[in-house]
Amino acid sequence: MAITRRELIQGATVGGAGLVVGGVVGKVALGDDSGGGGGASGLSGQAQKVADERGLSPDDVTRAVKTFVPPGRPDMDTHMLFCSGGHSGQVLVMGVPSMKIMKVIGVFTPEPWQGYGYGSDADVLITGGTTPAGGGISKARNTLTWGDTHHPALSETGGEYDGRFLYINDRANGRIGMVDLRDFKTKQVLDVPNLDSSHGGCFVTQNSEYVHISTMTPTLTDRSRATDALTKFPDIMRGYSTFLAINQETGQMELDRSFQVELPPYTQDLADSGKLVSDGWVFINSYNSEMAVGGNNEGGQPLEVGASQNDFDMMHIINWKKAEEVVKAGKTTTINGVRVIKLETAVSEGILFLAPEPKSPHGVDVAPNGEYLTVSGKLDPHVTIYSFTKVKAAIEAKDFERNDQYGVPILKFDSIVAGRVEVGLGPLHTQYDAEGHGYTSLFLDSAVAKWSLGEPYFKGDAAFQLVDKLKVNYNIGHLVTMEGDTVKPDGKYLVSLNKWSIDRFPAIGTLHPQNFQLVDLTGEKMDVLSDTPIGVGEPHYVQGMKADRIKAWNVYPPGTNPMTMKPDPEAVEAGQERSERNGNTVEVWMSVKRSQFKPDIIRANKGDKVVLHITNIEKTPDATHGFAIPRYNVNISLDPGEVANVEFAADAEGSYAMYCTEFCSALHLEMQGWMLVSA
Ligand code: K7E
Ligand code: CUA
Repeated sequence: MAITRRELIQGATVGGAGLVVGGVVGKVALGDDSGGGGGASGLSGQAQKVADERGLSPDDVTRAVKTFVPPGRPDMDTHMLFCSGGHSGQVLVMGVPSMKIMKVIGVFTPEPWQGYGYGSDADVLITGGTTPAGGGISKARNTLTWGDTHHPALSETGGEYDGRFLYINDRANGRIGMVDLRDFKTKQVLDVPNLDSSHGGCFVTQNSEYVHISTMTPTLTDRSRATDALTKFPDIMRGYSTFLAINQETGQMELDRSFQVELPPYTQDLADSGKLVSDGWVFINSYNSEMAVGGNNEGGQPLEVGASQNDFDMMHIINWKKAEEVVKAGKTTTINGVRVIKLETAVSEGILFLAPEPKSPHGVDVAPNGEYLTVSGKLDPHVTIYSFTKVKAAIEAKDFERNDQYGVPILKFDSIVAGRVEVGLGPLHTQYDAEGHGYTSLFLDSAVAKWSLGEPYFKGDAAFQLVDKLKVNYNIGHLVTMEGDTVKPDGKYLVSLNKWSIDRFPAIGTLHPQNFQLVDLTGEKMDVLSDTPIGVGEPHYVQGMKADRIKAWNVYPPGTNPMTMKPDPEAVEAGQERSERNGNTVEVWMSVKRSQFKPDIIRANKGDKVVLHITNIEKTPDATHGFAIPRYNVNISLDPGEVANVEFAADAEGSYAMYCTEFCSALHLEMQGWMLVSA
């Protein structure tokens, strides 16, 4: 029987799919509580047998049924998580309630599967950011190959996630990345001027006018004064709150439309955007208003001691709408390529205020109605809830306790606090549901506290009360409720992001996975539904969005360069492939499709510059090909329709077998070619 190659390919594909579909899927039938024919759990027949054999309790079965996503039912993952990957430098995308990892997006760190950081146009993103040189940035910063992602921020319209863009900070290097949710790829890494590090200050304003990022450790803007940096700390170090203007078409951050507000060197930490009544304002915590600098080896105190002296640290309250006017009026100083409202100007123009907040705060989280700001002090068992209405009235009435040493007015604690709730030990971060509950992570208690906000949600004695507490696994850091940062939280699920898993998973070495615990919020009591080990980084913050808000492209229009999302001028169609030599440059316009590269032989001389323009001319969704050149560290992934441009020096002679890295067809192994570099 003669089989053509084409039939062979198709046959193999269909046969493969048949095997998968043909697999037997056990049917779980649930009886009602009257126990029609099931066992004690109310399960019927085979399901009961399986539950018994596996030692599952009725509660286990209920939890399994609540989280199970049957094969071929992607719609049952109703929400998507966008997770920081910590110092893996990446972003994870996970489905809820399945808690399955759908994607790892390379942002600050090379990601080999997606060919991110191995020779294509996108390399420029990882190795230093796209900021025009400035800020006295040292050479070493241009060879960065990692970042520390902490706080993802989904773009918003009217205070709701809109599924367009995702921003995330690099805590280590003071950069910010932008992921385009049309193709879930990183499109920009901005090296933010005057930010050497940045932690919790990443969020978008209510209509994504700006994405905000602020310093963590204060910056020495005049880098020549390093010797004095710690002795003259209060004088020469400063914090910066940065408002990066967002291009609404592309999501790109535009530095020339952006500005910074200079801050005292108090070590700014988590921050959040105002919304609805507090739209136009932002709130930033600080945890070292003592300005301790450490020095346990130079006769000083350890930083942790020095930074825990004061009973209160300072929340920074910034009126960004007013700051925008001050910038328009030209009352700025350009420092390292960005317009800065100096501290004196921020004070005199009424842009910056401080509010006392209990010892060493971590999270500040604005409630869905924009009225309440919840602050958690790591060393205080309470959450403190501020009223924005009171904050605004106090600012208008100039009801200040005093000014700090920089002249910044400090509001009176008692005038602006709406309530306090004793929640437990080590409160860190707060999320909300739509009914007016706050959910606060308790790092030391390893628990989640559920408590009530005040009016209009809860009145009288029902307000500011602890209503439930749930034990979670060790050392919860952040937690996330679905759409929990928006004006309309979805509630339903909460995910507890636990730092340690200890004995929760099989021993797989001394570095244990971290643990995402899915919590059901629909019942009266919170309930842990599942454990999910994460072995690809320490997740800090996560945002959870309704899955149907994502409007990702299924396939690129032919000849698209993902960096611009536009046709690439060097794209080819079938028949246009060619090679050209121009002096010492060999330039190749190549097409890839199942199952060949064209041209499939590249000839170069040692010392030539090789420039490749590679177009995947497939139109079928998911028909991805790889392109790798061994020993040259070239590893590209090309989705259908995608164009990649690659440039390298042919500096080692020899014959190199280029090949496709994705098993794309029955003749995938034949998808191969040669690069010959002659002496
Ligand atoms: Cu609490 Cu970086 Cu948001 Cu980690 S941070 S936990
Ligand atoms: Cu293309 Cu394998």
